[in-house]
Amino acid sequence: MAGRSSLRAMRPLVLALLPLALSVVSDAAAADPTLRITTDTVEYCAARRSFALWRAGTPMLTIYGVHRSRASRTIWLAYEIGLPFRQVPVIQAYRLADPDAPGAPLHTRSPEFLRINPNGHVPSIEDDGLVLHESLAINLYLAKQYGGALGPADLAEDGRMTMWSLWAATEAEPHALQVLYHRAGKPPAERDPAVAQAAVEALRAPFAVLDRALTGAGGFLVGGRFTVADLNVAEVVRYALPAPELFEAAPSVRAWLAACHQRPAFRRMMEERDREPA
Ligand SMILES: N[C@@H](CCC(=O)N[C@@H](CS)C(=O)NCC(=O)O)C(=O)O
Repeated sequence: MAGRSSLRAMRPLVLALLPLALSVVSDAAAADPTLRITTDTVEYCAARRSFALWRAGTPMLTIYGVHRSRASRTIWLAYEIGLPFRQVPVIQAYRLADPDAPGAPLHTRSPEFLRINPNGHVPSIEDDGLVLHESLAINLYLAKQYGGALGPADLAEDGRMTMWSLWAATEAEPHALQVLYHRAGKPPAERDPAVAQAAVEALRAPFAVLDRALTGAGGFLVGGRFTVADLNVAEVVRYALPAPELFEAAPSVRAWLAACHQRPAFRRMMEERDREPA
């Protein structure tokens, strides 16, 4: 991983020189039939095509999932990176009155989607042949592959970004979802204030941990800059917004989340999300 940061620093130069290098190789392959049959040449030609498609803005990345789902996390990250993508708006089956009705939109139990993700959940991605599930893992992969400074500079940062993402999924998300469902998401008659209150109490300690981490690290979770770790944790903490008392007790969390939500990439994702039918 030590070599990764120096490779990352060379990326602009490599990107500038790559088209030239690849065209030299494939021109040589065209001129010399013996070269054309080597694996190396085939790989170089494939790389050249991928690079040309990428430069032309043709998305190699597909994101499965509507904005009103955890796909929001991946869409936000793609906008942060400036990564083009094709979205397949797979909707949660439970949101449809009759998912089996003829003409029902593509949903998480559709056989076509289950062939992509047998778990029947969104988001999933397909990136140049690689299929991945699990929103936070998807984001860590995209940040490392395409995200520059949004991803880790070394193995220690990689460890911290993974740690915070798993922290979000295990320490915070189950309770934050209960806050969301029982204070805002469910129809009023189905909300249980006791469940919401228990979840708020369960979140007090993780919020205090997050608050201390942000205070001690200058307002970001890893490396003194906005990274995929902030994005992944912020998307989970957002579910707890219907409990303002948690944010009042954690001023650094409140300021950090507000700053995350001011980012143009987040606002773009949210504006699109708000245009989607609820
Ligand atoms: N741990 C998974 C959870 C995925 C998940 O539960 N997604 C929900 C939408 S936010 C879903 O697809 N639900 C569909 C269903 O339960 O039918 C992740 O973070 O990607």
